[in-house]
Amino acid sequence: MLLSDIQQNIANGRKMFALLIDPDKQNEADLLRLTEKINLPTGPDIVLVGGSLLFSNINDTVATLKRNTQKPVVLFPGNAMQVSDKADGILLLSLISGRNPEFLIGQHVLAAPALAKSGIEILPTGYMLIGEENYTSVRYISNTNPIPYNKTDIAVATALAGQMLGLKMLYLEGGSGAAKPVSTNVIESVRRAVSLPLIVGGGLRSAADVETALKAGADIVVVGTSIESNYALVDEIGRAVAGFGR
Ligand code: 1GP
Repeated sequence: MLLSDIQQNIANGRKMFALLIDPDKQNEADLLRLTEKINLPTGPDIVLVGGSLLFSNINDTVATLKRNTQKPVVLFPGNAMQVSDKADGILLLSLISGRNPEFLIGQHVLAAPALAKSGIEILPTGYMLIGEENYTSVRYISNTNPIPYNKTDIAVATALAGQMLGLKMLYLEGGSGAAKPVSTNVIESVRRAVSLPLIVGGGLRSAADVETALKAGADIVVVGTSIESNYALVDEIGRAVAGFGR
């Protein structure tokens, strides 16, 4: 099971690397080239699939990945339409940094019947958007304000509330392609306050960025945008994460 594997890895002091694939950015041939990197020993532990807004059919991307890799394929849905019973699991994201009921519970209600039938593993995840950029897709599409970049106290209180509500993981999101990733101060403070697995992503562009987030206390780092134009980065990031015990 995915969640218990993640918890076990953390208990064993292992950090994890999740590669995010936006189905709109990779055609079938690209995906096949990318799966060669995914299948390397240094490849990601988890493959996430999703986006704020999709023109492509997420099912096709998940099916191609499932045919070509044994790595777990997990949905990272922008909305209730991004459900596929071919995936191994789903980050069921509640956007707890925002105050839009649609992304706190509304989309979940719409997706629940299909998810119940699918039998895929549900990973209830508190999703926290953090940063000051006005133009990230997730900010526009979710119609929510992020937690301001330096308001560590708000991030900590939000993370605590998510843990108290029974969510199983927390995702600190800087926004896809963000100029500045989530600050080390916020990661460290949230890490000290909660015991949940901590996912950090958004604007991580290099092995050095990933190392900074892991050192601050991230358990899982997510990299998407920078790999889209440079598949060799998969290996580089994988080695950096391995350096932390993997
Ligand atoms: C975005 O956290 C993920 O939702 C990954 O961000 O695309 O900036 O790597 P990047």
